[in-house]
Amino acid sequence: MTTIELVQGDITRQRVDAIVNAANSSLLGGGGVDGAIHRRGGPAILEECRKLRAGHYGKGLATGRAVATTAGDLDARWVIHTVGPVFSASEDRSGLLASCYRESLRIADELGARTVAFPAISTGVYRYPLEDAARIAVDAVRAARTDVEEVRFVLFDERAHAAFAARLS
Ligand code: AR6
Repeated sequence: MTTIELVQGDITRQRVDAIVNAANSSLLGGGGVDGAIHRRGGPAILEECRKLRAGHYGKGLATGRAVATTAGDLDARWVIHTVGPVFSASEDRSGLLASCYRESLRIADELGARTVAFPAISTGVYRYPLEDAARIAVDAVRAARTDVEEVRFVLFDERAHAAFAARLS
């Protein structure tokens, strides 16, 4: 059984086995939660991301997929980078967003992570509507078959927290 916790706050302050990053396919950093994770985690994370790009991920990480690196100076063992879909009003990309959660949990299982913190993937720069994103995230985690014992959604602001709380209850 996986317990789902909701926290309002900064994901870079969480103490968990793995912190999930809402990255982009370049894996080379960006703004939002990605920028915050690299800032607080220090250069070791970017260094490992560069190695991934030089190796298996020469074309970058595809939308809906996930890959792990060290967590650098963060209070975690790993950062799991995943690429959410950019919201589109004309195309249903919910499957790709669900895949981010599923794939991140699959990588967490491979690593042996038991506690995993997720941000609200795609709800910032990628403009996914919060209510839709919360439903997709909560349902994907509930449906996942995983050995992860705790999934902690870390929501940056009150609106995101309320959207996830509404879906959970
Ligand atoms: N802790 C928790 N949540 C946060 C934090 C934080 N420190 N900072 C922001 N959020 P976004 P995306 C929330 O834009 O939409 C980057 O440039 C934020 O309020 O970080 O998936 C990447 O490199 C929002 O609810 O990610 C990509 O290019 C959520 O995290 C692109 O943005 C996601 O917002 C990815 O866009």
